[in-house]
Amino acid sequence: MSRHDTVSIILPTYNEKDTIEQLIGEIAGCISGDSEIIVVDDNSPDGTGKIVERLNRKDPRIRLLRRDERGLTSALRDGINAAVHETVIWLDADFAHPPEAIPDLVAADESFDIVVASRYIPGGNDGRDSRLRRVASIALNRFGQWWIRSSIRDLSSGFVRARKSVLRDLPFRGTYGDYCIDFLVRAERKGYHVKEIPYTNSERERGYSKTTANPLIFLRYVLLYLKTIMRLRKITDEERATRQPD
Ligand SMILES: Nc1nc2c(ncn2[C@@H]2O[C@H](COP(=O)(O)OP(=O)(O)OP(=O)(O)O)[C@@H](O)[C@H]2O)c(=O)[nH]1
Ligand SMILES: [Mg+2]
Repeated sequence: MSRHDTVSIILPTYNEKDTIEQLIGEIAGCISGDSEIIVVDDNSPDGTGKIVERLNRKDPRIRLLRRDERGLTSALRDGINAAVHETVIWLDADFAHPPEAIPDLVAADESFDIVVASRYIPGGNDGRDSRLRRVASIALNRFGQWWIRSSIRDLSSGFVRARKSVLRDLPFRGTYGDYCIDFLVRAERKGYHVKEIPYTNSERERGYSKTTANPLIFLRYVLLYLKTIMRLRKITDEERATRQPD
């Protein structure tokens, strides 16, 4: 059994050649020596995978999982399945999720089943430049939290520490960031201990966005998040209706 501070870091990538090497370097500098970093790359045409292959030849703890399919949720799922250590942390590979926050996630008490890096608790902030994205995110999260009656403020964080046993129990469902809302709400309902710790995210500096590059794709994701929130609320209501009185 590995120590609590020995972690598997999962980085899903699609065309992240401009950030991946620097990001891996920074992450490697803030995790324990026997931890691993798994890059799940969907055969990026920009050669992200080749960069990771080169890094792997120098350091086998930097691993590449190359896939022929596309999809953020399935990439995370495959990365988690390949993880060697019991504590898994996943984050975006574009520096929107700062690697400096990883030690805070690792340091959070071992008794927490899930630790969420959160923009929406005191000390946290959404530092992105785009007002549209900031407003859309906070509106979805506040509405989602109220409508589903969750205690989690950053349901769409995407920067999370969890135990592999929890992830095996609640495999990711969904397509994009909706997996995060679905996973956190199901985990909370099942009684897993979820803790939020503050962090500040930022706008990606290099590479290109897979969500806001096209307003129609952005709208599609907003609707997907809303649909997920609606579905989760419906399940809560059904659970309440079938619950036996004490
Ligand atoms: N493996 C894999 N990774 C993906 C895929 N789509 C997005 N990603 C990665 O998932 C993370 C989040 O994607 P982003 O493009 O940053 O999406 P976003 O955070 O909503 O938008 P921006 O930060 O504005 O670019 C990044 O590390 C991407 O490289 C995919 O289809 N497959
Ligand atoms: Mg991003």
